Amino acid sequence: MQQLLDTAEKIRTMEIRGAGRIAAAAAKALRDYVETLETSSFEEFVAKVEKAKSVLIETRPTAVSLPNAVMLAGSYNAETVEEARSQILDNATEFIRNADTALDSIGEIGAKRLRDGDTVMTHCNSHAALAIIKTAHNQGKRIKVYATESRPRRQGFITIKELSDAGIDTTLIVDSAVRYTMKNVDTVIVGADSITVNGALVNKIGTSQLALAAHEARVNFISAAETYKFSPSTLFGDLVEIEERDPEEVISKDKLGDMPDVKISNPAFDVTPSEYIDLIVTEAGAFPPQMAYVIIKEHLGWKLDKIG
Ligand code: RUB
Repeated sequence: MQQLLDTAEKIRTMEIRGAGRIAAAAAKALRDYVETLETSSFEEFVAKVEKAKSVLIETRPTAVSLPNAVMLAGSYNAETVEEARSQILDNATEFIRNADTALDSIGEIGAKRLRDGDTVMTHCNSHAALAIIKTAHNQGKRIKVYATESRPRRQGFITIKELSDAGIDTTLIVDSAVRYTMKNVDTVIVGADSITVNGALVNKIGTSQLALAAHEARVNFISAAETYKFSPSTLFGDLVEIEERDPEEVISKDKLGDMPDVKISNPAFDVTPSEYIDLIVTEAGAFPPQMAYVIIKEHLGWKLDKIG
């Protein structure tokens, strides 16, 4: 259990972050836990596995990739410990493999939407969005990228490192320069933490500002999202919870100094309505956001309908 608790803590503190990485780490932690779980009682096995699943799911509330990964990796239909163990090991291994190949497919499909000489804007740090940009670059297209800083955690610094390591022409901007810069951009590409049944995109705080500015400037707005980033529970009326993080990420108590009455709000994600999204690139194809229901139905099935 200690290893699983360590992974949970790394997800909570964002040492492991990004919806895709969180999903893969959770599936691996569950697989390793189940592999070494010692019990001959099926009831005890079920209780412990379900507890482990909740520990992982409760680490961060917004990215649906986390409960989807845990449910897909940890699903079993068995009556003995060994049967259930082997099903979970197979399902978790398959989830991790599929998640990896999904990124390659998203890169291939999404790169078709980028032309030689295009300028892209991206936000935060999304491996799925970067897969598209890097694939287009590797195909020989000359792509320029504006990457936002993404306050308060500055995941944009991870993005510019990845892009410059790949040899891509990269410019860092502060978040408030998004609208000013949009006139130079052909396509915005961002990732996804959750996509709801009505095609709304939940992603890093500030994403909806990129979408608004892109809409105003008639710039394409694309989200790169594996199918496991779609939220089945939104089909049953659930709302996606927006994570509110520690105010210390915005400004330390020391710096606040003699203003102890000032309140700090630190929402980590926002919601972009489907009208502002031109395309969602998944490993199963590029869809308009209005097709979210079909993706949930065909790729996630109904077995996930109990995710809260
Ligand atoms: C990361 C973020 C990313 C998505 C998609 O937020 O909003 O855009 O998770 O990333 P945080 P990926 O840093 O708070 O986890 O495409 O890598 O899954």
